[in-house]
Amino acid sequence: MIKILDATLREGEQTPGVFFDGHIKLAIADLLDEIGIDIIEAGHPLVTQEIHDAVQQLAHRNLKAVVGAHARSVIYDIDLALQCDVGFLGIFYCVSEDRLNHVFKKDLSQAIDQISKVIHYAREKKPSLLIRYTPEDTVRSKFENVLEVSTAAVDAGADIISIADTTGYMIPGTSRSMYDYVRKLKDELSGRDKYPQIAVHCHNDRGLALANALDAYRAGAEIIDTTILGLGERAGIVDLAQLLVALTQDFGVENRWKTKRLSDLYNLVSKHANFEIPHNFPVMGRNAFTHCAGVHTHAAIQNPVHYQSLDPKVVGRSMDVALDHMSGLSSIEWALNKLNIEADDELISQILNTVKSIGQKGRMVELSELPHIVDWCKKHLKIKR
Ligand code: HCA
Ligand code: CU
Repeated sequence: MIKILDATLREGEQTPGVFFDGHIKLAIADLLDEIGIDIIEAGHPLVTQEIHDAVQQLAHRNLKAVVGAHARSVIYDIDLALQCDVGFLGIFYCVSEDRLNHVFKKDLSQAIDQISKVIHYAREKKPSLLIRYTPEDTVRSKFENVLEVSTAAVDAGADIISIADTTGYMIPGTSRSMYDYVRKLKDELSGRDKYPQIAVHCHNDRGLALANALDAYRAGAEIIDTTILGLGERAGIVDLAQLLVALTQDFGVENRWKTKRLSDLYNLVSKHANFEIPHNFPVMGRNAFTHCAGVHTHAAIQNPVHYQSLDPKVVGRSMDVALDHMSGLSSIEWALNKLNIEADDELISQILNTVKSIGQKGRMVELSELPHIVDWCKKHLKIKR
């Protein structure tokens, strides 16, 4: 059963300028929990006292989701996380040759020693802890290094190995395939009698995070990292709503998530992150289910399927029609119908002309503005007659 780890409160807060107050973190976590997210990565307690306190409060909130902390591979970070009473601990340490030689100035076996000790320590301190080890920048690191360190991490007590595409480097269908990577790591580890859960953390630098995550799913990954709105460093990571939609609507995964609540969750996060949802953002953007050109609205009003591949209800949304210079008669009829306003053909065509001329100024007519236009047009027609 595929699990979702949402990292909005950790990776998402690494979006430049994004900060969530403690009480907002609680509200976000409550909704994530209600939706049915399995693991909530709540933050890295070392970063600020506020993050430490939020992680602790979340861990004490009795959520169904497992609440976790992020930690470097040092005892100090593990102690901080354990002070917060988390049920999940994500430990990261990069084992690429470059990082080992130039940043950590350690060889692989020294690094493995340190990582193993830290994991072992965490396991001893809290036997029930769910421990993930991530060789950061996994996919650009030497595969042998990843394999050795993952084997040692599992031996030391790690439950999960996460494949991090830290820079959004993977491209489906090329030699940099996430599908192939997951398969290969799983095969090599099982050849060594190691069966950790495999997680993937896909960054979106090339716009391929979701495609890579789905590739990983097909290859047997058990946990996928997401954030709300795809927030995160640089171009962020896999968007939660887009992933849940793809899994449940297209990949045949049973919808055990309350996806209808996603709309409220996204509005909450957008508001408090001070991060406007791009209008054309898939699934959750303002325009994602809004039909504009007359030809489109005409067909979509008969049956939305003509121009929608997803039922907006799945994510708590509904179809909409935009009123601007692209509108046709059917767009106006749709809007009037919504407002319970009756109009004859002549009036409808007069309204359409007015809407089109406003649209040409680069502005959309809001539904709330339409009754005023109707009023105007009615008087105008009366004078003409
Ligand atoms: C980071 C990098 C990270 C770590 C992922 C993980 C990545 O911000 O520390 O610990 O599983 O993309 O590699 O987010
Ligand atoms: Cu990341």
